[in-house]
Amino acid sequence: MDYVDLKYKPSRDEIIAEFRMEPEGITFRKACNEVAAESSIGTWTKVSTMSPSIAKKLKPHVFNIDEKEKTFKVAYPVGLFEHGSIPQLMSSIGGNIFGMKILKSLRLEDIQFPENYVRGFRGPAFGIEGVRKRLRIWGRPLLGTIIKPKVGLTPRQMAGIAHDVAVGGLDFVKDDENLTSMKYCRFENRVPLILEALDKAEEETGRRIGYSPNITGPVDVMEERAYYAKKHGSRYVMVDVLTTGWSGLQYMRNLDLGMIIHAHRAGHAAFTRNPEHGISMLTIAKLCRLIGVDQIHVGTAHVGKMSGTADETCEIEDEIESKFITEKGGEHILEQFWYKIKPTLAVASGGLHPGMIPKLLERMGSNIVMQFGGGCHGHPKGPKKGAMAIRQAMEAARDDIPLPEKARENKELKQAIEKWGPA
Ligand code: CAP
Ligand code: MG
Repeated sequence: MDYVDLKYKPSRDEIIAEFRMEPEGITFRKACNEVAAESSIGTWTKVSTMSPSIAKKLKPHVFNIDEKEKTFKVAYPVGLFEHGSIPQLMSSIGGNIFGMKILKSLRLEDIQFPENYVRGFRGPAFGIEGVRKRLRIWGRPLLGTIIKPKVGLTPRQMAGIAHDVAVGGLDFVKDDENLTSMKYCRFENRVPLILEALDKAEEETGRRIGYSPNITGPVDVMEERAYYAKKHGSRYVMVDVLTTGWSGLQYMRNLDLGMIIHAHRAGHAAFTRNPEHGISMLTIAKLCRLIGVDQIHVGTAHVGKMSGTADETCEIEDEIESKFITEKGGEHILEQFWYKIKPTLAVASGGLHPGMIPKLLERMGSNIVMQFGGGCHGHPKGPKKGAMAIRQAMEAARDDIPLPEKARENKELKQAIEKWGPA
């Protein structure tokens, strides 16, 4: 069956996917055809059980091929997909096709969702406005830290550090991606202690301070941990969305917890990093916004320690914070209306220190969360001074004061710049 029809005009209610591809031993066009088949109703050979009515209803169309760019677009009838299920969507458009022998490489660059598909999802419960309202922070980035070392501290030690960095000036404290509940730091022990410590810091500072406990684990355990954290007054939960998986994330969102969901993307680079093969972080971030995370790690626009170009980070930030995205051919970004889906707040994290704040703001703007792990806890005078240096750097950038000038009257910032330098 031929799935390629370059005259085909997709209808408004089809899901459109853009792929980048390198065929293996067959023509580009043939390979496009096979990808469309294997990701929908076809297989490697003709089957007598196929009928014209099935094909009419469910056959996708390859309607755009750009061999020079090595890309092509497929329009999929929405009847191929289960309403409200990301696992099923990714078993189709993100499934078998990556392993086909007839391809040297395949990358899913973007997926465009039509309104009738978008309506199957809740999107963020709070969104950017809701998160800012919960923390009472407007007009500037949210300043956060990941308590370090990643794991190994006792609950009491973590609570003490959380209190200090909060009083030092941070708005938000989170668990690291690999801290869940180990014998030296049980979830049920650290959560109440850290929340109590932050309550105390809120009284002392008059500011709201969020704690995002990492609930990642088997779904039943995640549910228990979320309600436990909620019972103790947590405004947030943190989920490692890729190790938890689409089903786990949807389950947690559909509980309608009334808590902000912080999405950590640990593991994404196993398949987002290779520009020739895998799935783009743009696609992952769009799926997370659709399901309904309130904030998600998107990179640091090449300022910090992780891979990810400045353009890529900013395109992802744009995609998750906007209502409407126009198609950008060069970057292989499809048009997307987000309808009633609230915007998701971009989180910049990974290798950041106070000296990087001006460049980070310049590249990503101030509608973000900035997170500093080593860049806070590695301060020569300890985490509290690290928090103060971060705050001083953010205020300097906001007031357009060069950091060296700000550092003259702020020794914590001076010490941070002496240790790590400016960006
Ligand atoms: C940052 C971090 C975050 C990374 C994740 C870490 O710590 O806690 O998990 O930011 O990367 O463990 O590396 P540092 P990304 O501030 O000490 O680097 O945000 O790119 O997903
Ligand atoms: Mg981490």
